[in-house]
Amino acid sequence: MKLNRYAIYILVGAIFIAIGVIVGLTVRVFPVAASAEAVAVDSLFNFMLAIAVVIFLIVEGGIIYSIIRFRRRPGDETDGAPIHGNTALEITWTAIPAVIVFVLAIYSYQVYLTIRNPEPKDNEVRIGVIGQQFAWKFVYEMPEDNDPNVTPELRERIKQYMIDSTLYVPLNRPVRALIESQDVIHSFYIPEFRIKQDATPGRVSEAYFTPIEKGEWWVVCAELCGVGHAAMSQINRVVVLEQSEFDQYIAQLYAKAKETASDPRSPEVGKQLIMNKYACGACHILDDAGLVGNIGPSLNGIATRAEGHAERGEGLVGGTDAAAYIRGSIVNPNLYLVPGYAAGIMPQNYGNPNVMSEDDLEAIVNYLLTIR
Ligand code: HEC
Ligand SMILES: [Cu+2]
Repeated sequence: MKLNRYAIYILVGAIFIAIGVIVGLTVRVFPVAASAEAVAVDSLFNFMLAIAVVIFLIVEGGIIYSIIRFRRRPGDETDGAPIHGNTALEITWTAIPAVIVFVLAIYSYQVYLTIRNPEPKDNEVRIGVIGQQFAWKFVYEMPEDNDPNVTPELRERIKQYMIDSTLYVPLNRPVRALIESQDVIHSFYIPEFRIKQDATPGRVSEAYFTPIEKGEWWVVCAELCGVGHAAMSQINRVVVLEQSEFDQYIAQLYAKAKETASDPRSPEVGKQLIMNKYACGACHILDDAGLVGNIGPSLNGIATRAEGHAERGEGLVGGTDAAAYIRGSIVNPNLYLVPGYAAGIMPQNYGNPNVMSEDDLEAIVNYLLTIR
């Protein structure tokens, strides 16, 4: 039986397309799709993958077929046929990719619009995301408070403590992340949500996502931002909560912030700040606070060492006691360098009150003075 040449083309084409569709529908190269945007991104990716598989099979299949079918036979010393140009073929291989590119452009633009939709939504949650060397911190909006003792001035102070090192988001509600950096460029990336947005010093960028699955994942930094960049991707978690759990969390955070605002320099506040607001844990070990960083010296026993430095007058700022050494180490880290460590690794901007307020600094100093 001799099959018509065109029938063979159609048969082979149908097989290739079937393989492409199967690969597009079954192969999963990404982690779980935990946001509505992730589902849209994955559909687009799998659609492109299916097309790419078909093209791959046609091109590689054509090469392998030609290598075998048109190979040089023993004794064949002739030249190949002088073929040049084939208008029909050239029009086809220009037209088909043009159509593919056009379809992909429209489809991707639609996906892009769903991901980057800046329209404010009524039920959206706004959360501040701040990049710092080398951890993220998350700033939450304050709930209503009818307490008559909370003056606008006090409320302003409480607001400073609505900060956590974990990103809590409610299930099935759109989240608008307002992203900033306090030092260099970082990039806010949650692979399971398929969102990535640079955090650029001096401007606020936005990212949107709607979590659709409960769970807990890493918040990653996707921009090389210094020695602790790699560590920065395994410090902060994103946790998707039910709405009721989220409300409960915000209420708790607010209650704690209120307490902190009434005694902002206590050692306990300093411990919380080190754990939740500043990135000390990316570089320092401190057993009492569960810090495990290994870029800088261990802070265990720092109060005892600080007394020795104070006696020798090393690296003191704002006094002559152990507190002055610890304060100096934070706001002017190059004044005295711990032997074996280079200048410029410890963040140089903690002396800037916009980065670390006076209250926060004193709370941290008071806390470290308890670490003997
Ligand atoms: C990017 C890494 C990094 C971060 C983040 C960091 N440090 Fe450091 N820190 C260092 C390095 C490196 C040194 C040693 C060099 C020096 O003395 O400046 C150091 C030194 C210190 C010292 C002196 C230690 C001693 O034994 O004398 C103290 C105290 C300190 N850091 C506190 C902090 C606190 C508090 C934070 C958070 C608010 C912090 N550091 C954040 C890297 C870091
Ligand atoms: Cu970073």
